[in-house]
Amino acid sequence: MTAFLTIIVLVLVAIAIWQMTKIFELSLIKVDNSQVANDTDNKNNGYLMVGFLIFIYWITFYCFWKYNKVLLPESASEHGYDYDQLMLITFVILFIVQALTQTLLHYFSYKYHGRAGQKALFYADNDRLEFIWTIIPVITLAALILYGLYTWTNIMDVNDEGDPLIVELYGQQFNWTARYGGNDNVLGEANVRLIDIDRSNVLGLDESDPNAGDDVIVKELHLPVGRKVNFKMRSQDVIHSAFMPQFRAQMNLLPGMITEFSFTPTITTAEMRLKPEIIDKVKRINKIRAEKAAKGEPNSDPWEYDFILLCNKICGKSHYNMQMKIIVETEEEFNKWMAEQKTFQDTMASTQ
Ligand SMILES: [Cu+2]
Repeated sequence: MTAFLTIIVLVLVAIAIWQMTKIFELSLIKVDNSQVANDTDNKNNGYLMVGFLIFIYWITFYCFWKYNKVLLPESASEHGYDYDQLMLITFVILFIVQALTQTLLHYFSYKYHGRAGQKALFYADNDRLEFIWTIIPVITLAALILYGLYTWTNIMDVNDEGDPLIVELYGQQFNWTARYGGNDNVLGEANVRLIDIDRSNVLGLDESDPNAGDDVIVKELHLPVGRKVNFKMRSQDVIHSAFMPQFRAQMNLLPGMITEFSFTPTITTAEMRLKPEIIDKVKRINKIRAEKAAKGEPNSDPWEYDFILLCNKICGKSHYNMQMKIIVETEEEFNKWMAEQKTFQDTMASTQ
C-alpha cells in the first residue's frame, strides 16, 4: 500500500512539473500555438463533461444498489423512526437539488462549448433571478432546520413520565457495565472514590445509601420491549460514547458528570432475527465465516444477530473492542432474567 501511494505521489509530481513547463512554453512569445484549444478540443471537452455526469450518477446508483444491504436495518426504537424520516427527507431534497444543478452545469458546458470567433454575452445582473434563487433555498433550509430542531428536542427530552426503567451505563477503559435500580427502580448513589476492587465494589456504590443494596450490576444489557428506558451514564476515566446504532442512540460519557438518553425499544431480539433483511445479513456473514473455518482461521464460529452497545469515542488502544450485548425481550422474560440476578447486597455479603 505504501509503495502504491509513493508511486501515485511521484506520478502526480511528474504531471505537475510537465504542466508547469507547458505554461512556461506558452508564456514565450512567437512559438507555435498548437497548445491553444481549437474547436475540436472544446467539443471533446464538452463530451467529456457529459460523460463525467453520466459516470457520477451511474456510480451513485450502483452504490445504492450494491451496498444498500450494509446499511443499518429498520430502527428498533420509537424515536428512531422520526430520526430516519428526518434523514431520508434531507437526503431526498439534497439529491434532487444536486442532480438538477449538476445536470444543468454539465449540459451547459457541453452545449455552450467554445467556438472560434464566438464571444461570451456580457450579462450584468437580473434582480428577479437573484431573488428567486435566494428565497427558495432560504425557505427550504428554514423548513429543514425547524423540522430538525423539532425532532431533536423531542428525542432529547429525557423525563420521568410513563414509569421508565432506570439503567446506568458505566464506561471504563475498555468495557461496559450496566446497573439497574432493583425493586425500587432507584439507583443508589455512586462515586469513583468509593470503588473498592477487593470487595467487588467495581462501580463505587455508596454502601450507606439504602437505595444501593438492591441495585443489580450486569455485563449484558437486558431491556423489556415497549417500556421507556432512561439511561444515566457515567465514565470512570476518559470520554467514552455509548452508541446503540440499531436504536439510533448515542450519548457521550464524561468523567465527573452524569449524561442522559432515553428511548423505548420496539422490536425484541427474537423478532429482529426473523426479519428478512437480518436473515439475509446473517447468511452472508456466516458464509464468509464458513470459508474462514475451512481454512482454520480464527473468529470463524457461526454468528447470531444481536443488538449492540459500542463505544464511539476513540478512548484508547482497545477502544475498538469496547462493546456490550443488548437483549430486548418481552416483559415476562425480562422479569425472569432480573429475578435470577444477584443484587449488590448479595455480592458484597459473599465477599465479606
Ligand atoms: Cu470507550
